[in-house]
Amino acid sequence: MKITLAAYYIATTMLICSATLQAWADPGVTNLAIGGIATSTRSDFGGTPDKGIDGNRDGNFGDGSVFYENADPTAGATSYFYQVDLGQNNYINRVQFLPRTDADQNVFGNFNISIYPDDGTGNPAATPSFSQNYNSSYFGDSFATLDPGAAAPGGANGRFVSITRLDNNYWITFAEMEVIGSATPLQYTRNNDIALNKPVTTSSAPGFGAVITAGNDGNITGDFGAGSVYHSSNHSIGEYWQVDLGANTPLSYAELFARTSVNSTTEFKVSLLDSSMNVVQSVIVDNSDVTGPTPGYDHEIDFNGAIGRYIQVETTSDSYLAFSELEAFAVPPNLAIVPDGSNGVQISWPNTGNYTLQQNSDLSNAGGWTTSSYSITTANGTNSITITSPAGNLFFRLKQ
Ligand SMILES: [Ca+2]
Ligand SMILES: [Ca+2]
Repeated sequence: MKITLAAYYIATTMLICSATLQAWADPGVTNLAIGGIATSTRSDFGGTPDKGIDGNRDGNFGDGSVFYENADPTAGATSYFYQVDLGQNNYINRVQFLPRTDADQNVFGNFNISIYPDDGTGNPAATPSFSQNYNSSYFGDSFATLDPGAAAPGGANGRFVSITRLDNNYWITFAEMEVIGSATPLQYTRNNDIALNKPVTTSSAPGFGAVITAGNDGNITGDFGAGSVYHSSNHSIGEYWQVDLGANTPLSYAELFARTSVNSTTEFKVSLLDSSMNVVQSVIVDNSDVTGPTPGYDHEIDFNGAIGRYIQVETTSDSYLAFSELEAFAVPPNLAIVPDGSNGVQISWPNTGNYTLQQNSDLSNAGGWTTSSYSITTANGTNSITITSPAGNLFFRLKQ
């Protein structure tokens, strides 16, 4: 759930000879399943497929927003599946399930999640762009994965997203299946999560079997039993977890994923601190009860380019600190333009983040961006190109 609207940049473009800076807003990452068409092997007790993608996370079956297909133990029966047609190919970062909450029923068995591109005729292609099997313990009380986004920079491309039982047909039920992504390639995935595996300090040792690396190990699964949830050993106001990004960094946003099986932290304070430990920005994140009508799980904290080195997550009441993951994403570097003193210009940018320089002679042609043809010189941590005797307009941007 978003805390503020995202306003981060995906690219920076400079108009040669005018020094006009133009930025493109991020195209937006949303739950693509809303508005899609869901189908399943069967449905029972009124738990029709559309209820799994209606945008309502309420897991109480009686509230009318839970998908349910009952057991069919007949030998040789068709494997249970649930599939969402997104209507067109999209770029997918993660698939996440919000559990049924009035009964302890999810998917107790091995299963597969696959993403299929459109085959050109409106049907799933023969070869999935993502396919992975999971055992029953992976589902826990909810399920989530970053794998599609991590395996394919820009996100896994596909139109059809499916979950299929592999071993038996006891049942499939959940409140919501969310497919998080965008119609355009993703700027931010686990590939450029700058909090991933960075050093962490905490106010007390991790407890109850949790490990200190769990909060930024790249696994967003919120089920404590899966071993990737951070949990403090003490409970207090101001119980904290803090990651060191290594240097002051302009930040776009952070994404905080909560624990999902038991809601041991109902409110977080997320702070950005600079290298001198001064608080640059701080926001309160309300994490609604996972068993209530509006369960919290994923929370976006927009930093709007604020510069900091440490991100701290802490409790605001006398409670344990528990969450599954904190991701952080840097603002792409700006392009700088200076005359070179001999009827030419030099364009430069920091040599970080594996960005590709693209160019386009006509901004009205969105498909006109190509990898820049100018040779790049790298010195002292800075990349640059030099254009002699420029004529007309030429636009540049950095793309990751
Ligand atoms: Ca629902
Ligand atoms: Ca984790």
